[in-house]
Amino acid sequence: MSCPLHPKRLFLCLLISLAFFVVDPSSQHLEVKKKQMREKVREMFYHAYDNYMTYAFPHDELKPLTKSFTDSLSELGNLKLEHLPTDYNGSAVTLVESLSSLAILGNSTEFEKGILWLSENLTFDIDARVNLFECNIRVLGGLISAHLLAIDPTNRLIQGSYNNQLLRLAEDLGKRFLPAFETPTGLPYAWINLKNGVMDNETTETSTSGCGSLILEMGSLSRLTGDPRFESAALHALRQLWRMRSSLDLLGTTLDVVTGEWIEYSSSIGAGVDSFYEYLLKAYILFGKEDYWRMFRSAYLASQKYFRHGPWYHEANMWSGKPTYWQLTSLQAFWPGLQVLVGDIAAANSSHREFFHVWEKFGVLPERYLLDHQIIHPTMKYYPLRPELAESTFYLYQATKDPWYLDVGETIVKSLNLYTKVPGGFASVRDVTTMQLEDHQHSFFLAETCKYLYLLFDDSFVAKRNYIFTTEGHPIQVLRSWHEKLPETYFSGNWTLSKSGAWESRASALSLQVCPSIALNSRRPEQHRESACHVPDEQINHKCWSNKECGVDATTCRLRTCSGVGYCGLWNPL
Ligand code: DMJ
Repeated sequence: MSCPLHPKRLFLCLLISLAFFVVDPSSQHLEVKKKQMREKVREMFYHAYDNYMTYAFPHDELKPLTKSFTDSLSELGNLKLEHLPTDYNGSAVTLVESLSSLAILGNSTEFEKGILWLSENLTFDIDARVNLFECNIRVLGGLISAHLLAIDPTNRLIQGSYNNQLLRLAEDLGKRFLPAFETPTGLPYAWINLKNGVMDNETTETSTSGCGSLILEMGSLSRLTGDPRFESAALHALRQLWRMRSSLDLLGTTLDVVTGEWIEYSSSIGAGVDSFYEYLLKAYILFGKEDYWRMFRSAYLASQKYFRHGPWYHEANMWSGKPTYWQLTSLQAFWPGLQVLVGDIAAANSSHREFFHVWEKFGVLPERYLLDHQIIHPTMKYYPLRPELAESTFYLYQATKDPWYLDVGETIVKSLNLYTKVPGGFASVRDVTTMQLEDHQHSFFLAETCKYLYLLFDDSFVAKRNYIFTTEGHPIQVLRSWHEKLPETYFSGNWTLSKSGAWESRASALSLQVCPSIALNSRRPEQHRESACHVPDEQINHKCWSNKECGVDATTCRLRTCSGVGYCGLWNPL
């Protein structure tokens, strides 16, 4: 900046120059707060991780109250430990699940140490019956994501040599999955014995999410190994499942893999179905295949039509569309995060707010909450350290930069430390009405809960990069070479889909870190329509004393109002 040295102007010039260096105190305060919270989450991660490494590793998961372990990879198959080979020491599931979080925290030493141990010790040649879905999202997904992080030189995670050991393990595991798909329908069995394939008299019942959420991991495995069998098995199953939808574009919750008949007709966005929706959209983002988008679009529209009741999502009969159960399940809390990827920010915000109310009411989220009676389900009062609310909070903050979501994150962190932290790690809650604890620290606490909370307060890992997160929170980079459309359709960074009038326009909630509608408008002037009503809040940090200081939401054109704690948002019910 050039200033003519006239004495009268000198003072003014000085003032103007100073203004360039004065940082807005409220944004400075926000940055300090974010840093403090990031460090709190880092401490949480290491408290959980170190205790696991001390008391449970190489077994699968930590029992934090008794400082012991559980081999949950097999217990996920409801097998008691005595049915396992006597020399079985577990598959270090929590370590596999922690690798991508260690990478995000920048702990290259522990990341590399973990890889070394796994490549020398991990074997899948064990006579254990495991759940295909759980093993896929936790172990296969954990290995593939860590492999991709390891080979990406920008992460600088590996000092020594890395010879694709994790990929070789993933390939071995993927091959052990393949016999599960040998059914008349191509829909995979829910359970598989890693050594012997499908067991005699194996149950033929599975869930929609169990056979419809394999494509991200198995598709990536095919792209990385050049062996098309993994992707083709998962895609075949997904297409078969989609063919079984009702004329309303709804799918049930459980089905028979041999007959291809539905068993449970009640349909929802929660337990047993949730990640089916998630994988259709994320598969489209990762691979760019139009088919995934077509399926997702129809399934998503049906979910809005038949399940949505204001901010809530009840369950409905897949054939008639009639409501069945009016309940909130804590798994549903991932949905607002998915809606951010679609660009449906207003809907995401209003549901997220309701989930957060329930969190505030009980201190954590109960597994089931009966919406019609406003009470907890009598037998499902537990909270097993699930990540879904933190996940949606992260996505919504990325999309809106509304600091209110940071407050939500802070509340979640406080509750977790207050109710679930014990000397031996973090324990699940058995009953949210008494906060009685249970001796289990699930591996997803490290893979997802801590990760999403950390990313909420420090997003440097995702900034200017192009990741999708699997349903277990493992990042997979969107690669040009895997993608059918890049770069033509996408004009920058990690684009997602934005709901504009025609469902066609693409915008990014993650790379631009602003509401997609605003991003679209500045880049594509012809789309001013969606944001013509936009009135910004008076304060850039969205703080307020009264409604008058709040503007009009760009996406929905609804009036924003001032919340009880002094932030503008879409607080009025629809
Ligand atoms: C995780 O294992 C995955 O997110 C899965 O899709 C369902 N939810 C659990 C954690 O709650």
